Amino acid sequence: MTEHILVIIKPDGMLKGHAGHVLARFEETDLLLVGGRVVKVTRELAETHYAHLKDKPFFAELIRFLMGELHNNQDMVLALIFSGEDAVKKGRAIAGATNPELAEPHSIRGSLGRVTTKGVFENVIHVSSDALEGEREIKLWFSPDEVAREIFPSKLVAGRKAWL
Ligand code: IDP
Ligand code: MG
Repeated sequence: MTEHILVIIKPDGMLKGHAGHVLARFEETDLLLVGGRVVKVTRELAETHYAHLKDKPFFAELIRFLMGELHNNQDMVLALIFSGEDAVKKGRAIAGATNPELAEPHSIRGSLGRVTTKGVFENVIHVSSDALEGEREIKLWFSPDEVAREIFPSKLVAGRKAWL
């Protein structure tokens, strides 16, 4: 089934210059890049993105991590949308397990991520966990005009496209 996923090069990946490598790994697949933008991560965006984790003990540090507060205030991330057959499975395989110490060594998280002494998973990229999450996340990070393919329906509101 065709799926759409959000991939984010997180602040550690941006600061260390891994965006090009991540893009190259995705280009080796048959997934289609249909959107990309550099986004300044506000607290509101970070907290909405990770809303389902708000009760976790690591939530506060996770939000600081995504806002770049652990990486020289690198608050700009690269957000990408990839579409294609089994995009979730393919994207998650490239990313590797959530914990970089447990991730397959050749995956992005396994090769480039680390766990800090404070227990923060600096895991370089975000990849949507399933198709529904992919849709929610893409609609949070992108407006319809910023996506080069009509992947989800939209409507005109006051002359501008909005997600349905
Ligand atoms: P995922 O990114 O592999 O989908 P999620 O469970 O959705 O993993 O968690 C979102 C993010 O929260 C992870 O990428 C990681 O940055 C952070 N995280 C998840 N579990 C832990 C943990 O046990 N300790 C520290 N950070 C965690
Ligand atoms: Mg997840």
